[in-house]
Amino acid sequence: MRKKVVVFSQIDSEILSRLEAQYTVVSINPKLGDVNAQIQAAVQDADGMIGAGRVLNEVNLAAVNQLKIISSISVGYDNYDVNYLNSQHIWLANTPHVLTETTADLAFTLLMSAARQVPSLDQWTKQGQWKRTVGEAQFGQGIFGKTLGIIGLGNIGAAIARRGFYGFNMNILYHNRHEKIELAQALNAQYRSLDGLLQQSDFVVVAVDLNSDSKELIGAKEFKQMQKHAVFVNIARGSVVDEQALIDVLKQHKIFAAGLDVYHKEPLQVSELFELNNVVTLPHVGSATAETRQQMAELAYKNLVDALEGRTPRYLVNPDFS
Ligand code: 8YV
Repeated sequence: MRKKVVVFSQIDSEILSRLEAQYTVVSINPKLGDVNAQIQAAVQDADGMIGAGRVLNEVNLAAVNQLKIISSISVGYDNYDVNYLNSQHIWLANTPHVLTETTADLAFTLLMSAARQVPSLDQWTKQGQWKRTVGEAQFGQGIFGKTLGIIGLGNIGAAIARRGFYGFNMNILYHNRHEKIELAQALNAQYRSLDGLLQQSDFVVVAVDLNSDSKELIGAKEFKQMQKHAVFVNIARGSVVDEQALIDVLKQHKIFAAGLDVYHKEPLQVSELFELNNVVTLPHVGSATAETRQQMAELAYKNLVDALEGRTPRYLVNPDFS
């Protein structure tokens, strides 16, 4: 009996073809209406799932009988109810490492774009506003040799630190749930309390996983600690930041600018952020290069097939259902 796989988001067509050759594949199609209803129906006799960017929990997975693995095409897994998956002995696999450098590149893209007002000055120039030598209104913030504060020194946070230290001769500070002494020494990074990092950094980059400790970690009180010339970057998850508090400090010019790739609600189609010229807003493109997304899909495919063929996948979030 062919095993059944539910594909719950768009995936690489070549990988979809491979899956269809091996398994019975049901693809969830938002154009057919209620996605959760489609998932609830499809998972009843499913053995595996693959995709990204969708909440999977005890509601839309209530009818599972033989589901063995959910293979996420992402490194973040905050959209999955891991406790429920553990209770049902369902493996959750993810795709770490392959997207680290691409996402760190994007973090620096946002840092530099926000620091030098690239999007707003690009529009200003194209609108014919450049009539004389630029003045203070077009000035940006220097980056070379400045202080970069990284909140979350995981793989992506460390890659961002490397870019700052080796590429821009920056002084690196970090805040993490636990000090990472050896890694910090290699990166010439110094540990700071969250308030200390916010007070001392010229650039603050959020690179934490979203979990119960990091939800709304950065709010009005934290923004108040930042320097008026400081730039704030979030490439983690929108819910790590109180979005309204950020909008307020940007409106009041209490910080210089922000660069964002993630938001409370995604896709983001309407927001006060869109009215501001001191924030760069990107559509969750941290890992969005063809090469990296292909590598993520390949890794997720291998995690899925390993589990369905009786092998232990390499990248499990919950290897022993704990
Ligand atoms: C994913 C990401 O592409 O991997 C993650 O956790 O945030 C991105 O790189 C995105 O989550 C897919 O929806």
